[in-house]
Amino acid sequence: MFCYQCQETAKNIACTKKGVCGKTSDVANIEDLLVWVTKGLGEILTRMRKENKDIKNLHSFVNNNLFTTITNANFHYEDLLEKVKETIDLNQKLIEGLDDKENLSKAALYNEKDDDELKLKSQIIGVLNTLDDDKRSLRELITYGLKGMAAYNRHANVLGKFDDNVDEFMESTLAKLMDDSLSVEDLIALTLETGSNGAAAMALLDSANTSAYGNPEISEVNIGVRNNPAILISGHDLKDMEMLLEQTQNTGVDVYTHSEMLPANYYPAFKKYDNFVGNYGNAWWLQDKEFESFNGPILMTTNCIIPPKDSYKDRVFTTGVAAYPGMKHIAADENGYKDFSEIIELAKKCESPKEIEHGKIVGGFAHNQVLALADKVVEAVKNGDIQQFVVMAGCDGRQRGRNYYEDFAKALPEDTIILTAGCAKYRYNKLNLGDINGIPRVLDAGQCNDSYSLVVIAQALQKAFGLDDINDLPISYNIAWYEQKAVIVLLALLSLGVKNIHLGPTLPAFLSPNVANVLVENFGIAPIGEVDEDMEKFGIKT
Ligand code: FSO
Ligand code: SF4
Repeated sequence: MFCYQCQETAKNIACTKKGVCGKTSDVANIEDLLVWVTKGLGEILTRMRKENKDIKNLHSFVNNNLFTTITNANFHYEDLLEKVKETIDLNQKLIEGLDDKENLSKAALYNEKDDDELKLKSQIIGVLNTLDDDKRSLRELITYGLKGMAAYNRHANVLGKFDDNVDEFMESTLAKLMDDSLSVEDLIALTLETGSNGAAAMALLDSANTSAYGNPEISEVNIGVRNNPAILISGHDLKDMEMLLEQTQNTGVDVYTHSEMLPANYYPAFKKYDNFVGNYGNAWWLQDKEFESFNGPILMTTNCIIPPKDSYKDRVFTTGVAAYPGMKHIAADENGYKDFSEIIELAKKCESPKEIEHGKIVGGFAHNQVLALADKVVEAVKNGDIQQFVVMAGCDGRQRGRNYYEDFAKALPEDTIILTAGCAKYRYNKLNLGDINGIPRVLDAGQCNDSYSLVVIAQALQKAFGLDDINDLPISYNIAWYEQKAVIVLLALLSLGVKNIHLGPTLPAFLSPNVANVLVENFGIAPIGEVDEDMEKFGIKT
């Protein structure tokens, strides 16, 4: 195995024996094989599109395959092997219907059915097949961006929203990743295009979420517990959230969110459920403690599973692209409906959650809510009450270096506001940082995909202040990354012209020195350093 797709990769070089995430080498290898045959599928779909063939029901294979290989989503070898076989079968069937069958790639033509042969192949397919350092770096950067985009695209699709340009881009780009004639310059251009399509995917998801569930609004979220049996739901899939709330009505079972599902508390459509209590716990990496004390069943709707302890393993269920050996998986029926009755019945037999904290946190500052406060915000900036905004979006994680983000938030002067999205917020959303003229100093827009909201807010402020360049706003970007959704958020920000982003806790291992230089020279990307020095670099007066 050779995997360096996430921030926690071993020694910030690569995981080569076993993943720091807990992934075995077999799983890492079969994921590489799945990505490879999906590149073949991308090529075939691109050709079918040219030949005006109907492909509208086939995009979901691309999204699911890429999404399932995101860090901490799927640890299940047999499940991944099944997906490889399904994709190979699909590729062969689709090739039969092509008018032009000439010069297809090896990935598209690959037609192996034997499990042992597939395993052998999975050991020789992967990142290191690209020998040139810079091309490999860019190909992987784009691949990880596509994985993040696939996640957002899939969430939007589940809610009935599609953007054909995004699908077309993803599929044609998968094919281009196998094209040896593309130069480093071509791949740099493709990286930026990946970013702009990522922004489109996030906009699509924003419209899917808000049209289905309303605009997030200022909300107080209970972080304590009640005395009823309960289910904890984690991950990012709001459709799963809706189905779970519907099915738990009048059963005596409460529902709490964990980690990235916290923003579900901000949507008007979910507030009508009186068994929806609030949020339990913190970011994904603390789940081994928090799932234990929760006592009830847990539903993982997307990534960010960590290898479970025996004490709660039997209570964890997966759905969607998430899978883990030994955990029960709830699949959707042909209409997308998921039957959660088994989880509800189990909840009834469990003790109610043990309280680990109590009180409230405030969130719900997606673009619509912040823009409703725009006059207040603009006035506070003009009269000097707000010195600067700092975008501290992204992910949280286990590494000790991430204490930096808590320290940074604490050290920020009282006339600054943190704009956040993603699970990075758990480093400072319970610090009680106060408010400025009634505007909370931590404005949480939602999940990592809601970083899109932060861009909409920045663009609106740019207009309000009559500025030509988004970088002239008093906004700094100090972003934490962990997995591949953060990669597409970063590329989207770059494509929108945002400069001088600080990225931490470490720069991605998959950036070769030359590619890292391109990002430094053209976009001012910088690693994080010491809190005081970084504060100065951002021009924040303390
Ligand atoms: Fe966090 Fe995990 Fe949203 Fe990621 S829960 S780390 S960027 O999957 O998705 O922010
Ligand atoms: Fe290592 Fe991250 Fe890959 Fe897991 S996802 S194997 S931790 S680089």
